Amino acid sequence: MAVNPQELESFWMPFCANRDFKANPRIIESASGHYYQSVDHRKIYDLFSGLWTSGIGHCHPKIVAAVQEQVATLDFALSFQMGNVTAIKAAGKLTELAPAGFNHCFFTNSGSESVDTALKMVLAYHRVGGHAERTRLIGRERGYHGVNFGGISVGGMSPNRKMFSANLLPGVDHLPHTHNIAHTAFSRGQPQWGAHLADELERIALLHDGSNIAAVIVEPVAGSAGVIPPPVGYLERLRKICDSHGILLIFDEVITGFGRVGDSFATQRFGVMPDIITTAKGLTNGVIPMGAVLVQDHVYDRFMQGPPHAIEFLHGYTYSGHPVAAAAALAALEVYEEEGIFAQARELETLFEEALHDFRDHPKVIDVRNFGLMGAIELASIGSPGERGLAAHKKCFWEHDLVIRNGMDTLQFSPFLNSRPDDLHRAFEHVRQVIDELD
Ligand code: PXG
Ligand code: PLP
Repeated sequence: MAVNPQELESFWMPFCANRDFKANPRIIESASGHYYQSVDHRKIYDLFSGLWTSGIGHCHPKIVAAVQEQVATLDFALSFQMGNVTAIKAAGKLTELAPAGFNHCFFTNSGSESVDTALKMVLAYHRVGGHAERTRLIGRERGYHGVNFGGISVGGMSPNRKMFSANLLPGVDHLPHTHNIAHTAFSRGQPQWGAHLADELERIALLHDGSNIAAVIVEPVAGSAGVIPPPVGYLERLRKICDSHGILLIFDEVITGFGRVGDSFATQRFGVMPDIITTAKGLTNGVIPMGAVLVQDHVYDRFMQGPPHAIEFLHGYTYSGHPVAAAAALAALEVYEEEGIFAQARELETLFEEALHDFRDHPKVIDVRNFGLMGAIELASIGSPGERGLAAHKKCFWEHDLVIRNGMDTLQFSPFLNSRPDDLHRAFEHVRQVIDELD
């Protein structure tokens, strides 16, 4: 189905160079399994699993059927002082998959909403517990926690914050990021260098007094920043310092959740337990927007006091626990289990790591990073920063029928959790040709 220029012009596209895109748009009309089909009828291999969302491929029949059935059975029901069967079942299934001790979840509609929900939770948690002074929030440089005001405040993406500088949340500090080419370039998986950077939390706690800090939020593996795996021992050290000051730890697992790092969550993969886990994306395999905030029992239990008829947490979205989204989540979580998806992802890690690190000697490549099925190839910048990366993305799409993503000049890869090895080999041959041919 062709779109006309006027329709295209109507869509103010998110995180997109609108004028550049609309001059030569890359438009998808359908998808099946591991391929998109473009409006010019090309079959395009998706090496980014949607937007880190669609780990088991597009239009999985079981999820499609569940959504179709749900929308014809119960299209909407409010979740405020009411409930619906599907959302309740999805909550049960999700907490089953979660690490031990995470027996409650709060539904949202996106990663950004999950993050802002978690930030409100930690402030309320301390207040309900008699520690209203614990208000400070700690994020990390280069962190991505979505685009709502809470998320950009604790986030560390300078361009996303720049326009809103004076209106960000007060009382926020940032840990340093852990990416350092001089020390960590071409590390396979977790770099050996950098655990000491967690000690910056100790310095911040000394400055403000740890008793004033509510929570620390980090991505266990930074995604949007261009795949920055945690240095060996780093997350353990953060957890320890949080404990010593009574600070809550939030892992933002919007990308790392649901198999992307070879386990249900990075929390299990690293064996470091946060107090709260934020999720979205893979929760429904990207089929319907939905997020969830998972909390340890001690968090939920603290809220469950006061008069029984009183609302314990004055927060929620119209669409929290939307039945159609919940049907997609329930089906996705079942497929992950039935098809052994997380184990498949783990098995693909070696092949993926080899394919990426084959680029280490390429003259245009200055770093390669990977963890689980998250990977990045950082190109040396030429011209204005980001130009080479966008050129690579376009070349992949137009000349190689391949979707990859670029964050500035870093090429990012998020292969399907159930990728076929031959497809990955072939896709990376195309990536090599593209990099070879770049200016
Ligand atoms: N937290 C993390 C860790 C994320 O990766 C969000 C929160 C926000 O989720 P929503 O659903 O509100 O977008 C994300 C989203 C990229 C890219 O290019 C990554 C995201 C979004 C857009 C682009 O890596 N992650
Ligand atoms: N704005 C107005 C005027 C509303 O009535 C509502 C919800 O009722 C919202 C915003 C919030 O919308 P949502 O619950 O979908 O986040």
